[in-house]
Amino acid sequence: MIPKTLTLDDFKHTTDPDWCPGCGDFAVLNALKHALVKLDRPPHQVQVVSGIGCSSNLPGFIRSYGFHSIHGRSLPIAMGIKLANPELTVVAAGGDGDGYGIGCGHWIHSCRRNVDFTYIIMDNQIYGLTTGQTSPTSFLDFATKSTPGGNKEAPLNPVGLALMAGAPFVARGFSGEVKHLASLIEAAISHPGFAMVDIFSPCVTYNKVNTYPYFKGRVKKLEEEGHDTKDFKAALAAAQSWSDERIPIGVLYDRPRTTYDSTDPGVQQGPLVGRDLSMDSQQGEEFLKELA
Ligand SMILES: Cc1ncc(C[n+]2csc(CCOP(=O)(O)OP(=O)(O)O)c2C)c(N)n1
Ligand code: SF4
Repeated sequence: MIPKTLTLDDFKHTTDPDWCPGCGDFAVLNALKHALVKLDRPPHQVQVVSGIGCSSNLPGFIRSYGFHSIHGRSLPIAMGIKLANPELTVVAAGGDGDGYGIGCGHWIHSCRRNVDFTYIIMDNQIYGLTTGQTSPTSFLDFATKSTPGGNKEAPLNPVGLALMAGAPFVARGFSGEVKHLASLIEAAISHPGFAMVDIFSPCVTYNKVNTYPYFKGRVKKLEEEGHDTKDFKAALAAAQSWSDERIPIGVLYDRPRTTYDSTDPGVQQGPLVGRDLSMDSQQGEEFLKELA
């Protein structure tokens, strides 16, 4: 039989996205599908996991395995799935509130733990689903529903923090550059280890500051500047660069290192999905005794 070539239609879900017209998340979904087609990963080998938010609704709009979990908790679930079934391509997806706010601890520890999965963050610098409150990446002085007098907290730097926390792959993309974004997601999935892609994905309804035109005039592709993705200091410099003239996008850092998956003794005994986890009656009785 001639092997089937995947197309975008293979990932088309029966449910269409209900995002606001123009939301940046459409481009992210599109780019993810393009990357999976390019990498020839069929839907039954792909697991998408999310938290809660407009962006976190993404698993409901792509034909693959999906897990729409709870706010800020997509990463431990993604990790568990990958460790239990390494054959799956695991992609966690969500927003800046989900990942950098309530889920911040999981994110930082994912960077250092280095389990082999991809994390894409639709960073719109606002809480979209809950109708427009400040997020950890909202600009200083940004007036929102939760900070009508202007945001008094300095935004965090997601790519800089990820680098310092030990993430072996860090990239930044923009929903207004779908082809480029697809290439970043493709590189992230291909990377053997934890790979993070922070994406400027404008919320056209609640963020009137970080808009498509705002980014369009500022983003500059690192690969066009001869950036060395193996150079940690150059990656940090790119992470710290944000001005009216230049906000770098592209792969900031890509340097594989030993993964948790390849060293954890439990995982080395073979994938959990392939093991016989049943108990015979004697084991069952002993187990019940332990609980008594
Ligand atoms: C434990 C918990 N706290 C708060 C909420 C309310 N809540 C739902 S989504 C969200 C933030 C959404 O923002 P973000 O993650 O940036 O996603 P977006 O909607 O912008 O895509 C919040 C605070 C919740 N669902 N669960
Ligand atoms: S509220 Fe914002 S983030 Fe949510 S779907 Fe609409 S444009 Fe997208």
